[in-house]
Amino acid sequence: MHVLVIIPTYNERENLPGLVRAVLARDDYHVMVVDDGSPDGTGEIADQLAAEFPGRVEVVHRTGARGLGRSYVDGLMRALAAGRAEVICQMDADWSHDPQYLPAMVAAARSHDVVIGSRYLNGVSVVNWPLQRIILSAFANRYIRSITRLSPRDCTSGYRCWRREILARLPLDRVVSDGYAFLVEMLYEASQRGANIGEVPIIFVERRQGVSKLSSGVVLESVVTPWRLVFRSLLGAPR
Ligand SMILES: Nc1nc2c(ncn2[C@@H]2O[C@H](COP(=O)(O)OP(=O)(O)O)[C@@H](O)[C@H]2O)c(=O)[nH]1
Ligand SMILES: [Mg+2]
Repeated sequence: MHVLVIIPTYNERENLPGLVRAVLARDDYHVMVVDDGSPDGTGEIADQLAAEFPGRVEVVHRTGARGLGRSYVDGLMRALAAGRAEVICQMDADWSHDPQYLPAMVAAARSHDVVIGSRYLNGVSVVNWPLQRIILSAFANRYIRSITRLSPRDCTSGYRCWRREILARLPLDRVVSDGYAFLVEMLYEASQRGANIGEVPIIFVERRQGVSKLSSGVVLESVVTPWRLVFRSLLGAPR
């Protein structure tokens, strides 16, 4: 089965080479790096990897406004247009999403439209987060689930595997949010279209190299987005 793993990057030079090699350890897995013009040269490192693994590593160099949501929209639309991948995964570049979980997630995508690598299936499986960040994330998930009625335990995990058919039905060009809110919006749109959502437990380990790009603006957007999604769906059927 052709599996494509999309990895958005912004200043991940220490993390990317090892991670890409780990993903490519499986023969049918492919990688698309979506780099946002990282000042640290991550884009060039990705190009070197593409040269080293021809046909298996593709690099998208974005210019203009940077953003995690925008990068995913670009990457996903390209992956759909190319038409080869049956399962399209998304994961962070910083090793928080260990590639060892990919086979279980891809296997679960045989019977689910989307599979989430979930931190909150068995209690809280997060390593090296300060207590306040655990509380913030756990609270955010409760908040999102109660407003949107989404069922997954972890609606803000960026580690996911999608069947291409469901992705192709999402209004990717219309998604407006970035950061965590983008992840919630995608899930919400999928569930509005009747997607069968699965979860596989993962242990999320906070990055050891590089820095997080989490900002207070991103957190604020996550507060507003669930309400926006619910009101939008009340105003009109999903297209
Ligand atoms: N292309 C792109 N990638 C980004 C951007 N911001 C963050 N990322 C990537 O998104 C992933 C998660 O970001 P990270 O800073 O680790 O967020 P955190 O895990 O929530 O602290 C990493 O692979 C980052 O390199 C961005 O603006 N553009
Ligand atoms: Mg991270």
